[in-house]
Amino acid sequence: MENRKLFQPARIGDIEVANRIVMAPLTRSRADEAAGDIPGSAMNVEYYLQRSNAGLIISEGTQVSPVGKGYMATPGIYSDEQVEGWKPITHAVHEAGSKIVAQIWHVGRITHPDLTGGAQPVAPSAIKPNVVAYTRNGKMEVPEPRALTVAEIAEVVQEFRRAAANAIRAGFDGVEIHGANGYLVDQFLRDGANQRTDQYGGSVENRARFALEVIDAVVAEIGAGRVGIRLSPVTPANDLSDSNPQAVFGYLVEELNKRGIAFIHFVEGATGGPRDVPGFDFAWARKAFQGTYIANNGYDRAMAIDAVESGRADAVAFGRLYIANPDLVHRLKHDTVLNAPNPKTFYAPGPEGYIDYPPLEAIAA
Ligand code: 8OZ
Repeated sequence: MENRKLFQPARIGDIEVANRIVMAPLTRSRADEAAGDIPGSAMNVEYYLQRSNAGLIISEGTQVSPVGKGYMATPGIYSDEQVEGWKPITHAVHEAGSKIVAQIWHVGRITHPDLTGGAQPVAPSAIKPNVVAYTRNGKMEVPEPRALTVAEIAEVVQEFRRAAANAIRAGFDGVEIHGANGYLVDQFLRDGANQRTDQYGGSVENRARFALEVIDAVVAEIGAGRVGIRLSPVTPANDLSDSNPQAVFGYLVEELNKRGIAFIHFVEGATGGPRDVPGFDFAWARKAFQGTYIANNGYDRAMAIDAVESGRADAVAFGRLYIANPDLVHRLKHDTVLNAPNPKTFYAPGPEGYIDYPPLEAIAA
């Protein structure tokens, strides 16, 4: 089994990886919120260290600004204290022979003032999604967002640029821009949230403008070989839709290809749900984009081996399986039993369901 391509080394842009198994970005809500959304507790370091068998780890989403935060206790990457917090994590991952990129994230309209320090959520247009946010005060309907001005859009682009610079300072190998799952970048791309009549709305070129400005700023800061983006062209997550995903995401993929970025990480289908959602041709994207194609969404061992062996993907990202199986690469190589993830502790504070999933040796012993 170890001769299968999934387990062989590869290059993702400028990043050399030991295998083609990727740990997907996973919100775990265990940063130090009181101290300023700071990662890097002993428990946070242990969590990433345990999973440092992946060729590449994509960090949990890390917000580029306070108003870009949408969930409790998610870490940021805009303050010096947050950069310091990330350092022991990236160091531990590298010592173990793995690589890690920071998923840089702005949630746009998917938040509530209780999570943003009181600020009204921002978005391309003042359109309220049908979404609830979980705050210290319980479950809250997210309010109508405020439409960003053109000057403010330029500031958000600079926040992404600074987040990328901070990621490199913190020891990350690169960044993944979170362009998926109905958050800010995706809100600009899809016409369910973008009804602007200026240069950021309307045509596919205009709706892709913000994503490409973010890409260009981040590439200028850290180099194309260390930049990737996550896209989910057909997911209904976070109440977002588009009238013609192939048109806008087709244009975006071609533009990303021209820029020579390291990877596109595709959520194929509905995030965490059915894979067979119409509207976008992932096989076309695989051919149109010459960088690394990372596939995600509901992959098991056989699907992942087949996807990489057949060339439909270069690498495969696993989310829930990595929550429950810290030694996932070993288990996939040897086709062993897998621990089942417990959704009750996905976002719970504390070590339970975070760093206590046993590796195989512990079960055998
Ligand atoms: C689940 C819970 C909280 C956040 C995403 C960042 O959907 C997320 C997320 C997922 O991309």
